[in-house]
Amino acid sequence: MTRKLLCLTLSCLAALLFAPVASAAPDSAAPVRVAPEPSSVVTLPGQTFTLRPTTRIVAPAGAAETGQYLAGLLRPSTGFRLPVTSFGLPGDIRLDLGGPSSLGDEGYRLTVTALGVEIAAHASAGLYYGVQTLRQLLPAKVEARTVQSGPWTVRGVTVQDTPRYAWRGAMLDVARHFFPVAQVEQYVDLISMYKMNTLHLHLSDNDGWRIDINGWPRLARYGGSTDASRGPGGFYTQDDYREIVRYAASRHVTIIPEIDTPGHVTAALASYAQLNCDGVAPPLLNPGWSSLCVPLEVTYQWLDDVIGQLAELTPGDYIDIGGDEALTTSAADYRYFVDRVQGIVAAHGKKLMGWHQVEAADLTGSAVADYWGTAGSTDDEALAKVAQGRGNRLVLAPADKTYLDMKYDAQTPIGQDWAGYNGVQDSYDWDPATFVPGVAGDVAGVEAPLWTDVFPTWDDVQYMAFPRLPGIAEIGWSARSTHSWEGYRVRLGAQGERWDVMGVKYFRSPEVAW
Ligand code: TNX
Repeated sequence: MTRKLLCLTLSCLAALLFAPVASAAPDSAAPVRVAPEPSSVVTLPGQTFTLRPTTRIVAPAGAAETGQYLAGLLRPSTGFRLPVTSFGLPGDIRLDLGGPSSLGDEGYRLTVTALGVEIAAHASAGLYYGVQTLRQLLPAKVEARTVQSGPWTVRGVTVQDTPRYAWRGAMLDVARHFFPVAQVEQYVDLISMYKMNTLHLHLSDNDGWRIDINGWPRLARYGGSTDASRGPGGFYTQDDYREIVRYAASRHVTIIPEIDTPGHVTAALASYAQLNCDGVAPPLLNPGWSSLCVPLEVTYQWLDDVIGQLAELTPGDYIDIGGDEALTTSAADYRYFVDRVQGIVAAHGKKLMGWHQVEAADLTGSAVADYWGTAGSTDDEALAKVAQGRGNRLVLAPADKTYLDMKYDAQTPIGQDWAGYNGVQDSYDWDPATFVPGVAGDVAGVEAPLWTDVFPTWDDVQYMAFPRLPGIAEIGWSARSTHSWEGYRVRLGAQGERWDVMGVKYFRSPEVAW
């Protein structure tokens, strides 16, 4: 009797696990369409895995957070319980931190067979990226936040994947127009879906100051009270900022705060008269270029408070001091200023990052330069060479490739064109190793900046970032040997139905094979 029962139970289990799913099984001959392209993908013809109501997510202690994250992705659309447990059976999704050290912190191996799914990594960032790849192998409707009908079938595959560059970033300008915490967190989700790991926040500019600084309350309350459209502005409290940092860390994204200096500072100068050489505060939204008052000692006392508080709030290694377009600061003042601020950053235990113009000052070897020059710009390239000579690493954000505020083409209703049009292919078809000749070994990675001078809404941000941002993410992640526009435009096309389900307001560019 007992044996019969057991047998019944086992056969029931076997039926649950291995029953063929007739409809909607992925076509095992079709190419796997994942972005960024993994280092290696081998399909296992004839094998599929199907998520079931009984599937568990097996995650040992160190992997439990990633397990919960995966469960949170899959539960709403599947309606399955997907408990996160420390033991499991065939048919489960297994997260394993015992992967070889050759995978590094961010690499992973994903194996999908009829018997289950395994993601192996050496560190939790790798597990997280393995989850992102698994996510893209599931039907697009898995992105829905309401229960959908399955089947939730994944084709058999083994993926082995490690990144080309360790620095894969986005930048969001929350100074020209302010975006609340929830939207920044949505951006974190979207960039990390494409395996980007850094979000640089442009927290201050002429048009707005967006972070509350203790002891200097007017910076945020007055300096943050409007924006480039003369709208209501806004700012992050320090608790808001902590929440962004916490959320980003849960997605393996490091926040880099930027306070742009010594130019792009009208909002600060307007908030405190004492920061001005003549002691008179300019109006907010004063047109034209601005500069901090380099000879005034209070400039550095104030920056010590600002940088000190940001350093305290920011677990990442870098504080970005801007340094671009200081067009009303003399060259001598500029060098003096950056040298002093470099000391302040170091005194608070951080390393300096800045737009590549900071290389005009006397930087130490730990600084990182954000290169925003355009192709063949000899002045900019000369500064990149200075960076190289000092051992400063370069993050490549060339304006004519990565600037997401440039129009796609002449028809794009919003955006700028000073660096030309950045089509989807333009933003993908370049190589960070050769963009500035002769600096390949000093390139840390890439960044996709999204400036918001000329558009105010969150829909605008999404429209300009998608579908270009995944191309820059891929340039940062995928081996050069995988580079192919023809292949990429098809893999990118597969993201469209996912964005439709997620409600991402992307531009349906005719360049992409949707
Ligand atoms: C140049 S890029 C700037 C920004 C503008 C952007 C607009 C850089 C370091 N400075 O202040 O927002 O162009 O495209």
